Amino acid sequence: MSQSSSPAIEKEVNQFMSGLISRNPGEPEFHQAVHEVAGSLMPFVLEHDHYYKANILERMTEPDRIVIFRVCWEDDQGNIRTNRAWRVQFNNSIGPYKGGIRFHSSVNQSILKFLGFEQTFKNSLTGLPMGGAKGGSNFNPKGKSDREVMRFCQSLMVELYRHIGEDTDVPAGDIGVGAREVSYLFGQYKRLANRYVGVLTGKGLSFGGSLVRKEATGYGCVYFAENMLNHAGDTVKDKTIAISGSGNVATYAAEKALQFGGKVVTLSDSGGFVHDPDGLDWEKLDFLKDLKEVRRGRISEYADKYKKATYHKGERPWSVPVDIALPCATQNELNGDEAKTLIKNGLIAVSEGANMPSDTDAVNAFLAAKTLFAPGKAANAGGVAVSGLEQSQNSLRLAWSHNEVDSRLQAIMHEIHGKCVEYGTQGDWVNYVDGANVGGFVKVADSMLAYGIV
Ligand code: NDP
Ligand code: 2IT
Repeated sequence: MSQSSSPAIEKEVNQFMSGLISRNPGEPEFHQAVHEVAGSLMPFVLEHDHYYKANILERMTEPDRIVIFRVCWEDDQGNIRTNRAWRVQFNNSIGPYKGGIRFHSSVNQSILKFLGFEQTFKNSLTGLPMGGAKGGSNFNPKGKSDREVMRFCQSLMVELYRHIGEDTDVPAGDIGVGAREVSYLFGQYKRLANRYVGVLTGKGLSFGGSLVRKEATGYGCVYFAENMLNHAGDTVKDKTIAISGSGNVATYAAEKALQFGGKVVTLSDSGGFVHDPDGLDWEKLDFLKDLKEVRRGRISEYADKYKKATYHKGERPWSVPVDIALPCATQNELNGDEAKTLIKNGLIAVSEGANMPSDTDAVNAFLAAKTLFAPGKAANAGGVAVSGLEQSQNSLRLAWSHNEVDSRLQAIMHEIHGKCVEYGTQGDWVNYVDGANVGGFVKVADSMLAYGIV
């Protein structure tokens, strides 16, 4: 909810939310994401009456379409397995649908709708012509062999290929979908469509991938933190940092934090977290990359190898006193009590590498304490931004250098920060939640209005 909210605005938000909840029953993550956005947008929409009269919030919270399909595949023992997959094509007002694919046992329609909704705002914030989408499956890749993952990806693409295309919908990775899965998916699309086009991003470098895409979300998250701190007269250098997760986003957030002179003291996975009071160094980072990217191991092995680090089974890292928190694992992984503990321990800034990692109570606690709090749709937009740059390179049939892509990424994160400041400054403080929501909204809403009643 916006910090500038009044009882009249709250009433409008509550009315809008009760309609949304009755139209979308049993979808708590979707309700949560929309509620946050509605809280920011309602004052803006009421002030700019043409949006209100056009019923724009109701229209923007209804996905363009959702494709749901069965994915059958055969495991290594010859058993026939069935999973469900979705593609939520949320909004293509400002460009072809764009957004990742998630493989995780928890995936359901509520989670994919919240992600597709957030993606629409995030993609708008990047300034690139990309609409919002998300897809995924309740397939659990943990413990599966490469061949099983390949068969699953190929089977999924047999249906998905007819719904995507370089000018229609361009998926990418997310939780459980990395270089290996994108490669299988792209290879199968190419066979089915007999077309070699940039229909997925996050591809291998030898077949149309972009330099810096792998690193982009984590790097961008730290660039955003640096922008916020600079704006407040501070810097990431010498700050103590808690990171959650140990996947793609967490690993490259850690790398950039190290490059910026920060001290990363935690990492985690769904089993627990490691606390390393000495902080990560380059050798430990190499170990982490090998552990997670090559061996697909567990973060507890970090504490087996580095004896000063401790492993906390079944716990999350937010009890460790730090200056900066970078939640980079999953939604609702940081609650209100954990936010209050972080604040009590001297927290200065939060930059969300994951999508909606802070729950509603946590966001409210950060805003009430005037913490520098960057919501995921701004802070983790670097990943999809470099996906957009990968699409550009594919269309141009060119490959840009590491420096070219990285400097564009830095510029985009700087511009997103600028938009948040433009729309979110409240007195001597920036409400980055309001800034990102309004900043992402305007372009999409104006396009929808320009198209008429759509
Ligand atoms: P990965 O699959 O590479 O890593 C996910 C990490 O989060 C793993 O350490 C995983 O642990 C942990 N995790 C996943 N689910 C849970 C859970 N329910 N509880 C605790 N830990 C969990 O995914 P990414 O790094 O790509 O994605 C991380 C987050 O960043 C997601 O929210 C994603 O939507 C977001 N994001 C990703 C982008 C990208 O480019 N990849 C772009 C923008 C946002 P475990 O191995 O034990 O499951
Ligand atoms: O949540 C996200 O922004 C992503 N998973 C990346 C999407 C993309 O198309 O690169």
